[in-house]
Amino acid sequence: MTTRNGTRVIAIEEHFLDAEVKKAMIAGGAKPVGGEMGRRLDDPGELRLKEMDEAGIDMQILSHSPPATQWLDAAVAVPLARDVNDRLKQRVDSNPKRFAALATLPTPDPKAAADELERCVDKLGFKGAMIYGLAAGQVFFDDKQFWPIFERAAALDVPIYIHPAPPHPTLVDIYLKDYLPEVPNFAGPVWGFTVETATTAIRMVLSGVFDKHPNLKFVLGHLGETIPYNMHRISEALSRVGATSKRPDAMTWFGDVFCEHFWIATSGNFSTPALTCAMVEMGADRILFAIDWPFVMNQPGMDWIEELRISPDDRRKILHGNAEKLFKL
Ligand code: GRE
Ligand code: ZN
Repeated sequence: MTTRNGTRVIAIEEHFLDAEVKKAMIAGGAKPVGGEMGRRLDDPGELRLKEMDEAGIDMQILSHSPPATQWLDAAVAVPLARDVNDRLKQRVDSNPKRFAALATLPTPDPKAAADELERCVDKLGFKGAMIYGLAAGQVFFDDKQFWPIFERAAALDVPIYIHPAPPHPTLVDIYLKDYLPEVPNFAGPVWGFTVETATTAIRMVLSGVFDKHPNLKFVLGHLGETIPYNMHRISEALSRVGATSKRPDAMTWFGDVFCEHFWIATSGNFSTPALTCAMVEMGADRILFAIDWPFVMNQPGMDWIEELRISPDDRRKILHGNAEKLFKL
């Protein structure tokens, strides 16, 4: 285990697909991932551990694959999310040195989602929760109906991971559809995921949710879904006119708020130029290691991070120290 130079490795965006959620997805007409990825998502643990051992990953923070229980009716989502989390707890208990967990939330009922988050943290020892793309595939999560979830996360002092999910059908129609037969991933990791998740992050800052809940913490995968790269552009343009121009330091307002409330992970974005940009904009304290297994394989991520020329201190922070702090591992 651990990297060749002996550093502990915690990967924080590593997925599974619950068998009952899979059934509900199929019943609802969705098509769960198949092939090798599907086999890995369904794996009860043996293959996951084998591949962690081979690559040198000490711990995975487990989360459901998108969109988990978000697209189901509240009456179905609430009890199902509870069962998913109870089964996930069993997975963690089977090997607590190797696994920790993020909760699945029944977001169609925000109050129930907040209660489930609290149950998962207080009773099951989970480290936070993951939400995916648009709530119910329709509404951005900065909408005030979801603030009870964020209020509870802030009170519990746990982060919420904002993960991509398939974009809104209207966006797909206008922006992406003609290329989908040839490039199905255009609506996913190629671009659709990025647009929607970055939009969610910007909307969170604009919403004022951090004024209301100063302890609220979010995580973005994929090295921040392009936000670090666009930090100046977003901040500068926001400062020209409008709401933020009232702030004394309007030119840095967006970046200041973003860097105070967001952490980012390397999932599926094993790019040294992108990491360098993120480190300059956000600092090494805000960056955590992740693979995005099984959508991305462990070894390319480990090869990248091991070859990376980076100070020993920053390497330790990114590979495990920041995760230990943020998730209280
Ligand atoms: C990805 O590549 O980022 C990804 C996920 C979850 C589902 C599908 C997918 O993180 O392609
Ligand atoms: Zn992911």
